[in-house]
Amino acid sequence: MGKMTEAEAEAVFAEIDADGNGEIRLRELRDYGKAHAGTLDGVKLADFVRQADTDGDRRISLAEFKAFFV
Ligand SMILES: [Ca+2]
Ligand SMILES: [Ca+2]
Repeated sequence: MGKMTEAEAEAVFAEIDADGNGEIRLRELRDYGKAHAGTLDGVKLADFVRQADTDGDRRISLAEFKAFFV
């Protein structure tokens, strides 16, 4: 995974956060993965949530997302 700028990370986060509540859940990631079939798979998404979710609530906040990608 390459580094993004903060603006890029915010844009991708907003795209994945389908309900706009400021947190990404695994379900939203899965839906995003389906919409981008072939680029993301379920196992990698679950791994991503485990790695990026630093406070362990199983949701990725924008701060966690940025910490992982930026
Ligand atoms: Ca959400
Ligand atoms: Ca979290």
